[in-house]
This record gives sequence, C-alpha cells and structure tokens, in this order.
Amino acid sequence: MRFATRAIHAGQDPDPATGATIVPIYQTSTYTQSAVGQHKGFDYSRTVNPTRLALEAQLAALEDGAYCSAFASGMAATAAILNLLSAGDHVVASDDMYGGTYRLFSRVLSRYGLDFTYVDMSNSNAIHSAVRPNTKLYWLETPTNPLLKLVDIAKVCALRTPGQIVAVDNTFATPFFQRPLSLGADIVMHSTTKYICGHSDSIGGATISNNSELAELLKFHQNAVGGVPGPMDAYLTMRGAKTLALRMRKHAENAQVIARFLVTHDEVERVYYPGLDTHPQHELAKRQMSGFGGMLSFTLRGPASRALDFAKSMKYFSLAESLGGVESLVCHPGRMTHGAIPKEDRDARGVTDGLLRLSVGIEDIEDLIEDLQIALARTAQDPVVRH
Ligand code: P1T
Repeated sequence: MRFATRAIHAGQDPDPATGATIVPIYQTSTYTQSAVGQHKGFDYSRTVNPTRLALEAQLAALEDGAYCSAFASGMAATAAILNLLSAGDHVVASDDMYGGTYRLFSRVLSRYGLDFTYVDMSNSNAIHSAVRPNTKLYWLETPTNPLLKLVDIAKVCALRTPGQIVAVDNTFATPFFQRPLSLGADIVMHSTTKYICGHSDSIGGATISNNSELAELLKFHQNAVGGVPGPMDAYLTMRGAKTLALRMRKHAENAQVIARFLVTHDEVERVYYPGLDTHPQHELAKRQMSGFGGMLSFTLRGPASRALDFAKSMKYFSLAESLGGVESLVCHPGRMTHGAIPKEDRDARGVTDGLLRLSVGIEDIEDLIEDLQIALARTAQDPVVRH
C-alpha cells in the first residue's frame, strides 16, 4: 500500500460490532466482563480503547513502523520517551527545538537526575564531542523549531552505540516528507496536534517504533503514567490524518512560493526555509526529505519591534501559537512558543526578538502573498515601500 492509501485504509477496518465503515468514537471508560477476566480484549480505556487502537495502527503505517502509542499531547509523548531513561543518564539534544520540550528537559527532568547537553546538531562534530559514557538518548528535531535547521538522521544513527536510543521529533516534516525509522532512528515522536490532525481542533501526540522492546516499554508508560488521548481526540486526529498527503503537498507548494517572495523582498533581512537553495543544508534537505514542508521563519530589516507590529497586521495569517493546520498562522517565537527559554539562551541560539515564524496554510497563494505584501508595506522602514 502506498502512502495516501495507507492514510485512508490502515487501521480503518469496518467496525466488527456494527459494520460501521468509519471507526466509531468508543466514548467509554470501561467494558463489561462476562466473568472475572473474561472480556473481548478491552478492560479499561486508559489501557486500551478501540478508537485509539485504530489511530495507532494508522500512524504506525504512515511512519513505516510496526508499533505506535498515542498520547494526550506531543509533550506527553516526549515525556514517555524520556521515561525510558533512569537517573544518571545523559541526553544529547538539539540547541534549537520547541520551547516546551526545552522546558520539560531543563525544568522538570533535570530535577529527576537526567543530564542534558544542547548542541548545534547540524554539526556532527559537535554531536560527537557532546557524547559521554552515560549518554543514553539522542533527541533530534529536524527541521528544528523555529530556525528550520536540519539534523542528518543517518549520521547520528551511525554514532549510536548499543544501548543508546535515537529519537526524532518528526512533527515539522511529517511522515509524508520524512521517515526517520527508515534512516535508522529507533523512535519517531509526533505532536499530532499539528499537521497529522491538520485542522487545529485537537491536541495529541504519538510515538512510533519498529523495536518491539522499546515499543513495549512505551506502551507500559502510556498506561502507567496515563497521558492518553480521549476517544474524541483520537477520532479527530485519525480523520485529519486521512488527508495528510493532499494537505502536505499544498502546504509545501505555498511555503516555497512565500519563501521565494520573502527572500527577494528589500524589507526582509533573512529567510529560513530548507527549500531555498541558500539554506545552508539544502543538499541534506533534498537527500533526507521528499519535500520541504510548510514552516518558515524570517527576520525583517529594522528594529526588532517591527516584528511585533508585523505579526498583528495580518489578515489571513492568524497571530497564534501552534502550526500545521489548514489555516495560516504567524507567531513571534521569542514571546510565544519559545518564551520558556531564557532570553540570553534564545539570543545565543538565534531565536532573536526580530524573528517571525509562519505556518503556511493551504489557502489560495495569491491571498497569502497579498496579506504579506500589505503587512510589509504597513510596517516598512522605507517610505517608498510604505506607500
Ligand atoms: O503542543 P503539543 O501537542 O504538546 O506538542 C509539543 C511539540 C512538540 N514538538 C514540536 C516540534 C512542537 O512544535 C510542539 C508544539 N509546538 C507548538 C505549540 C508551536 O507553536 O511551536
């Protein structure tokens, strides 16, 4: 089965009880047993739920994985992966990543005796020199949020020694454009809140793996810790994921046009998009991904405060956190999604106060370009552009 067919058919068998073509929302916490321990494979919905099972089968198939555990959020999925570690273990992580992941690592898990080293993972020498005898996990986000840096997944996997785990947050690329398991990763993680659901109406996460031992442990933690999605959210995510292929093509097509428009505009200082041949890792992007995605970031000429004015002057790009929905969003990472990172650290990593991030939706591209043109003119430094 090819990708778009898998998205529509994997895990989507007719309901065994009724023949319903669409997987029902099994809105139940528990299941009646005919005698103690005698049931149809379902005993309690934190442990197992038919709607969630269908979503897990669908997501595993999309990532070319054998096993999936669905979670209540991307953060819950990340936490479950970190639950595989023990006090005293060390993690090598990207210095550019979602601010909430950094907050979980630095303010929660470091209190539990885990050690983190943050490096520029676009540089494999830097990764190599960060490794310690107790390194247990490589945490990769690629492309990174919000600077769209790439990490060479196969190269990191080649560094891995027995007992070490390579986990990839594949939220930005989605399995439509990038399959980390086929590049050697042990675990793929998703915030399904984003492209996989695709309609900004549900929060969710997932872990996917081909390693039965790791998958068993992740399932154990899914149940033991309990960060599971409800059946309604599982259903919404599954429904959204059916159109992932169609949506991703359009997200990437629109983002490429916008990146080209911005990179040639006099009022724009710098554009971060892996689909531009000026992106320092464009060659890796072409090799590792089958498309460049719908996320891009940029800085404007002039004072950093201009970014704040720009962000609020748009019509179709809603000023909002999150990404990956059909509607376009603009965000100021420094004040919004990455506000949990101290300012000095943000500045050192390039997440400056002048940086803006776009989640390019699937609206008509002419409307999106017009929206950008108007906001650029409204906030222009150059009076000729302004009028
Ligand atoms: O929000 P949640 O579903 O818990 O997912 C967290 C998460 C994990 N990984 C990446 C790469 C992410 O971008 C996110 C969430 N990010 C945003 C809310 C954002 O606007 O960047």
